[in-house]
Amino acid sequence: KNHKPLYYNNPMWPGEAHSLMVEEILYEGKSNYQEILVFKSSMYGKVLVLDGIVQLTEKDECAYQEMIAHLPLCSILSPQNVLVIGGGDGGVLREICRHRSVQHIDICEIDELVINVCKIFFPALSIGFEDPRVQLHVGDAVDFLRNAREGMYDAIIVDSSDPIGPAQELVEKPFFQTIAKALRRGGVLCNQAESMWLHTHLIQNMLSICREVFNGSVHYAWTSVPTYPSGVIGFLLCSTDGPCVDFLNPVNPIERQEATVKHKRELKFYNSEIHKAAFALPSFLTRQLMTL
Ligand code: AAT
Repeated sequence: KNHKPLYYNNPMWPGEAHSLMVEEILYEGKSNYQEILVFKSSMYGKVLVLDGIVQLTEKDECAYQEMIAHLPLCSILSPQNVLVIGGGDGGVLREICRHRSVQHIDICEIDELVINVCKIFFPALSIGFEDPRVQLHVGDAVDFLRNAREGMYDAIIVDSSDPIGPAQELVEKPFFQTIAKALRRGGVLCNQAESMWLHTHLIQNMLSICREVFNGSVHYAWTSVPTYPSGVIGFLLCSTDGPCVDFLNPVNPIERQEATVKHKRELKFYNSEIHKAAFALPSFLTRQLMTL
């Protein structure tokens, strides 16, 4: 019982494990921050694993990256300056770049090896780094945000791993305070916010911190990602005070922009209907989140 490797008994989801058939191990390495593994699965394409946890697969990455990027960016008019935390695979960058109003994107990823490995094995995601609007900062997001200029971003997207390891501080109050400071008035945050089946306490904690820190609106949304534990993942959407942001009714539909360009890659998952639907919560979750 005590000798099982971490991936069979991860404290983030004790007593369960998800399996994918491995066709071939493509890369195994260790950075200063985490163990990195890339393998070819039989049904989900190539898979990126950090410290034994699936971060993305080629088949279902669209659901995660499109939602985490377009939920915030389609909720405000004409986003220009965007910050991405984590996201070293480049998939979120790829999605942000669809927005023609965007002029500058900073990305702060702690682990340069993740970026380099993804450039080799996941070119359809790392293509995001090739856009001239993107500026890469390799370092800890906590330090980056401490030094960020006040009010400089229209949107901040936190595409970070689970809060064990390098992402530990990214769920704590001081981190959210630096995010709120770096956003302009009426700016938006979209934060990876785990699974409603597995992490209600973590979601409750993050939500109550965000309600204290952000004076605008605070909402939880979710989507289906079959290869994440429990098959779903959520997002916390918050806005600073100033012009009111109505997350539930997108004002900046990306489909309209997309229709006018011939893209190499079409949106696979996101649309305005799914945007609205993402905020509909199961009754048990609504009850738990109301009793904060
Ligand atoms: N889009 C793929 C999904 C991810 S990747 C999360 C990234 O966050 C990793 O590349 C990791 O190196 C980076 N990261 C972790 N901590 C920090 C930090 N302190 N500063 C900057 N970057 C960081 C997330 C998938 C979520 C899976 C949920 N189970």
